[in-house]
This record gives sequence, structure tokens and C-alpha cells, in this order.
Amino acid sequence: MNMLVEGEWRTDAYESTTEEGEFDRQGTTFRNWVEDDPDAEFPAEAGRYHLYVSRACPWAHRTAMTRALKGLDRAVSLSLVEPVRIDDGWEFSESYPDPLHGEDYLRDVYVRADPDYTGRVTVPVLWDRERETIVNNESAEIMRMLDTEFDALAERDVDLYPEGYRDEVDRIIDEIYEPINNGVYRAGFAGTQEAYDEAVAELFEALDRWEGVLDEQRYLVGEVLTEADLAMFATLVRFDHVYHTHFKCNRRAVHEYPNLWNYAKELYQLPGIAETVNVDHIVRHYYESHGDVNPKRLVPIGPDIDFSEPHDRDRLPGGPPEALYG
Ligand SMILES: N[C@@H](CCC(=O)N[C@@H](CS)C(=O)NCC(=O)O)C(=O)O
Repeated sequence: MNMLVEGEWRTDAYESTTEEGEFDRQGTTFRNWVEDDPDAEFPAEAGRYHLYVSRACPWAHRTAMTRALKGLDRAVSLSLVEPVRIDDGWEFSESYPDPLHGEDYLRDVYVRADPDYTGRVTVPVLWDRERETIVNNESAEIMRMLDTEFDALAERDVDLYPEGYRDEVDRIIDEIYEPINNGVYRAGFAGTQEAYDEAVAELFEALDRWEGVLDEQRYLVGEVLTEADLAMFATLVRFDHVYHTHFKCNRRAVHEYPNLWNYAKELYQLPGIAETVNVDHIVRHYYESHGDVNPKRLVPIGPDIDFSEPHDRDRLPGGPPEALYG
């Protein structure tokens, strides 16, 4: 797989599966925090930070959705990369330029932050214009910072990490990570039948369980929308187009689960969310980037589903934050 090694781009630097054929996701390295404190090393300030995302990537998607729901569009700028990622990693282009430095590749942005950087070149990236560096490239942490530390700059009073639910939000984000968010990758990149069998068994056991929970409650923690829902939605919205077929998670599609499907449609229809979903980028990224999984890089035709069709979630107590409609 591709990565930077001491600032040099290498295309064969690491194996993404273990000897047992299990997908092994490498950790992220920039882990600083923006703080709601003018004296902090990285203080929350309008116009100072920039978010690099891919519309294809589910991890980046959580951060883009948080920014959209909270109304941080003016405070934190955002730009995209080309959807297909092959030998050069994530690329900028005329359509999707690097607005800060005019670089050709996202790896160049990593090298600007650290000329000796060793690690994967991933999205999302939170860049600090002032210190000219990457603050953080771990999506769960960027989502949390946008939600809590940038709250004073948000144009909408939307709190996705509400007091009284915080432990539950953390617990659920953690709980769905391995079987669901990362589970689809563990299935898709499995190198042995055993690794695949284990991943899909855990994935569908978890989906079946949440299908049951969502029959009784509107969101993952109950009546209020939280960061945990954004983490879940990022996987659900990609599932039927990509994970079902490309990653062989085909025991059932999300649109065949009544509650998960209606829940996904509700989230898609929240103000600002549809604009963060680009099915073309999602589909092209997965089918065209992974030559090992899909050597001919053909993009399949379906499925014919519509996230903007009516949902039935108003049958349950609770609902989206009122500020979204203010
Ligand atoms: N733990 C990271 C993972 C991010 C990640 O793996 N992003 C993928 C895209 S979906 C990526 O950029 N991969 C490039 C690579 O691994 O070289 C996070 O949650 O932010």
C-alpha cells in the first residue's frame, strides 16, 4: 500500500492484511486538539482552520456532516480531493484544487506539516493556516472538536454531544466501529475465507441488532440526534451502492431493513446532509481505486434507491434539533 516514509512517497511500503488475512487499519499520527480557549496552542478561531475531505470517505464524511449541521461552513473552510485514489494517493485537480497551497497531491500537504512524516496519507485532515501544520487527522476527534470546541463559532445551536448522553455517545461510537464502520472494510479486504466469514458474521449481527433497537427508538442513543448517528449514517449511506457488492456484504442490503433504511433516509434529509453525500464520488472511489478487489475497475449499475423518499421516523418520540429548521 502507499504511504510516506520519512517524507518520501512509497507505493509498496506496507501490507494492509496480517498473515491471517485480516485487514489491519494503521493508526493516525496528528493528534493535537483545537480548544475553545484563546490561550491554547490551537485556539478555535473563525477562518483559521481548513478541512480536507473526500466525499467518498466515510471517516471524512462524519466531519463534513458535523460542520454542516452546526453551521460551521463560514468558520471552517472545506475542500475536496479527486474521488479515485490509485498510485499517487489522494490527488488535487483543476476541479478539486488545493485552495491553500496549490499542491498536486494530499501527500504534499502532509510533507508541509512534517517533512519527515512516516505514515498513511489519509482524509480527513484538519489544517491550521496560522501554524502551517496539520492539527489532527483522526475523524472521530475532528468530529468532536467541531462539535464542542468550535461551538461558539457555530451558526446553529446544534449539540451532537449533549450533556447527559456523553458516555452513551462514546460507548456507541466505539461499539459500532469494529463490527460496522470498520467491519465492511474487514469483509472487503479480507485475505482469507475465515477472515471474511468472521467480519460479515459480526457485521450482520450488529446490523440486525440495531434494526431491532431502531424499531423502538428514533436514534442510536434514544430521542436525540448525536455524533453516533453520523458515524452510523456514514456507513449506511455507502452500504447498498458499495459495501453490499464491492465488499461482498451481501446478506442483506440496508434498504431491505425497514428501520435502518428509514433511519438512513431521515438522516439524509436533515438540512445540509444531502449536500455532503456524493454517490458518484462514493461509487467511483471504491470500484475504481481498489484494483485488487475489482481488477477491471468496472462500476456496477445499481441499486435503484432514493434517499429522499419519505421516511417513517416521525412515528417515534424525539426528533432532530429544532435549530436545524430555524
Ligand atoms: N482513522 C482514520 C482513518 C481515515 C482513513 O482511513 N481514510 C481513508 C479513506 S476512507 C484514507 O484516506 N485512506 C488512504 C490510505 O490509507 O492510504 C480516521 O478515522 O480519520
